[in-house]
Amino acid sequence: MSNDRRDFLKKSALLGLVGLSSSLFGEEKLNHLESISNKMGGDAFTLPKLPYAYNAMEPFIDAKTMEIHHTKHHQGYVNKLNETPSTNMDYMSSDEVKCTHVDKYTSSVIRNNLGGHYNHSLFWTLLRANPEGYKNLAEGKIAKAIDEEFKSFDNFQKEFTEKATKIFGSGWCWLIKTKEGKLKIVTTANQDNPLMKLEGEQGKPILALDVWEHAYYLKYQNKRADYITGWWNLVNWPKVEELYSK
Ligand code: MN3
Repeated sequence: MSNDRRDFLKKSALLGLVGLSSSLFGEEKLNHLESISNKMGGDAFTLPKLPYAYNAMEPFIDAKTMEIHHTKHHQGYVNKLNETPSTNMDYMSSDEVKCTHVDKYTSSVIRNNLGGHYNHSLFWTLLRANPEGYKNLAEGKIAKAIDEEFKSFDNFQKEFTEKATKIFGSGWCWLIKTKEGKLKIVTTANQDNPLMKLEGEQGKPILALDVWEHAYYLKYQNKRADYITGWWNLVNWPKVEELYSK
């Protein structure tokens, strides 16, 4: 059977299942239904393709690390999520919204792997190539907001670097936009993130740094601070601006 034909049958079966005519649905609703129907086929979550080659972040993050990080670590979170159907998960919602429903009562397998999937999906989009190592500064509205909140870009960078360096064990460092629209630097352990209803400040992540050893060990070994120094060259500031402005 062709893929188109199979998709058509899957979608038709699902529409039949909920007893509604497809004419009642807009394209968005159909896409949601499709993601549920995929869930029935075991692939509700998929590994996003990277918008660049594995060697694009050289020399600051090496190709081998990028490849293993994406195809083994991130893929692992995706696989685990697909193997673990949850009656408490709203499969219709975006991954961002799914994360906001995680709290201390959520099963650790969902908490860790949904976080792992969301965090990495975001992390990849927040990198851009800079092989020459040109000075990489924030621009536009986000640059202004950083200056207002942290007095200067240098102060912001210093504080973020310090917090990321000091995370004990595995975790993430974030720049978030709070409900009140303020910028804050926060850290989380493991694959938790600031969208989740857990201890610590909540907000929308607009910059994400993975400080798990798997993110840097091949090139930097135990020197996390050097990895962070390298990573600053790669921050995709236009993407940060987009997330901040949304
Ligand atoms: Mn990672």
